[in-house]
Amino acid sequence: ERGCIREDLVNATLRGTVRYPHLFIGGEWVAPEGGGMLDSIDPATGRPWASVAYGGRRDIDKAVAAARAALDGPWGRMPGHERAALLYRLADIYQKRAPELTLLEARDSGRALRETRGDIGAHANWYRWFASLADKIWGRTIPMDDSVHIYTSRLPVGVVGAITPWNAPMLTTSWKLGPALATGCTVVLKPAEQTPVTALELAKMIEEAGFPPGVVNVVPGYGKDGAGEHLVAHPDVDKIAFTGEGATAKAILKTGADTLKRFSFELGGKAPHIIFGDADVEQALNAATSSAWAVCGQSCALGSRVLVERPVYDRVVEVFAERAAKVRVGMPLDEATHMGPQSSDEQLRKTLSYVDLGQAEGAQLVTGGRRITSGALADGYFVQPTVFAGVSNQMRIAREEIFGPVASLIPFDGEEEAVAIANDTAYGLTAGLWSRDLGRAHRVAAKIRAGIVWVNTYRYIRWTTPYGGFKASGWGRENGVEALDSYLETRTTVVSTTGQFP
Ligand code: TXE
Repeated sequence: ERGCIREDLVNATLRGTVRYPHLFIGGEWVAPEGGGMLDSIDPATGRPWASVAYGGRRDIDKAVAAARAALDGPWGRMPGHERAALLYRLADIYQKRAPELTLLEARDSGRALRETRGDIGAHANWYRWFASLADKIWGRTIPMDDSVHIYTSRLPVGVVGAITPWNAPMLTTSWKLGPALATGCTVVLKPAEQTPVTALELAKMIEEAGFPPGVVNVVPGYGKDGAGEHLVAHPDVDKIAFTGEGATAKAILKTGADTLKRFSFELGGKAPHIIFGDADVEQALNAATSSAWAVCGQSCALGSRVLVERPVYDRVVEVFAERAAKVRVGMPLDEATHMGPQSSDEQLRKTLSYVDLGQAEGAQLVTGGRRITSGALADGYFVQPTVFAGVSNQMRIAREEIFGPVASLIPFDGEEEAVAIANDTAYGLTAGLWSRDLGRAHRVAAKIRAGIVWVNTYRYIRWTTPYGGFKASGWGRENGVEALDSYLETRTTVVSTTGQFP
């Protein structure tokens, strides 16, 4: 990896001998009191590659107390431009260390190096964007009449529990940490138990950037009955920012209900990717096929339902099949690899069960669908890129999030049917449509119930573009200026100018 600054870490990562015996709490590296050590499994080999400390209830209590103390201390009084300076410094460190993080995340999550590099290489932009907003958090004056002066102030919501998943650990963390720190909140970060390594490396960067102790605390751990659940139940945590499964979000809501804390959720998707007959079909195919296998299918943004207008349907099926066969499935750290393994044995089994289900439901398995059991990939969680044709939107493979490299190609006739199928889903996160007719593009985009609609492009996500779901895909938005909203409280102050009541 060019540009790496810590050869020792890189070598250890390649050998598979990394060890993280401490949690990061109150600016210190401490051994867990309520947890122990967990093994992080390399999904490419099925064997442990990292040994990582995890926290339990006592560690979460300590981390929340440290976060509260930081909020009540110098951090709580720090002006926005100084928070911005720290975030800019973090961005510079992050950018410098992106090659290391890339390697660690590829190893920990199994995502192909070439894809992970592009993802992690962009995150510094998120920290810089939120740095640029940190001194622009202000309220308004509200005109009424001469007897009162009314103004609003926007205040940090307080201690934030950030709970992140394993599919894109650093991306989902940056999306939470950036707005939390820009608004002046403090954070207890609980990364997924499958991919805890990069969060601890991030903690080192937080330390190096000079954030006051306790502003960010990192406690790896389990979800249910573990650090995640304790964080959600904790009465002194003001908000939970979560990315993960809808069922987990419901459990979190129940656990957190007694404390009436705030929640933001970024959950699943079953995105419609609509290809009209009048589209530039080659471009649409480039987007739709690459999106089908990206992150080994493990992203909520992918167009897992490809809706294709009937005149071009056969051509789309044919090209999907050809390209699926050309995807280079391989070891994540191999530069030639397009697609690595699924992130866990559980995820692999889930994908394979949907392949069986799709066939049982009557969909036509065009290609793929099997675990790769030969050669160097035999021990890892590798699955073939998979294409189903003749899919109806009523089938479970079209309704439920598979989170594997499985494309479902659904035919339709005309605009009205496309919109009806697109919206006939519990989800509403992302959507794409391809058409050369400008009027149609705007007309259809306006009817789609999703948080982001891409027209003649796909997966265009930037720090400036609000991202989040309608319906079962979540609560609130990440990225953009809108991301700040769920980390802020509004206080209205009403001052009488006469001193008379009423
Ligand atoms: O996610 P979970 P899982 C979807 C995807 C995938 C499925 C299952 O369909 O197949 O979810 O993945 C923590 N209290 N997505 O089971 O359980 C957990 O430790 C507090 C979509 O791995 O949601 C981890 O840190 N925390 C998604 C985090 O929640 C709890 C990304 C996510 O785990 C908890 C990932 C509890 N009771 C999966 N239970 C997306 N939107 O991109 C678990 N956790």
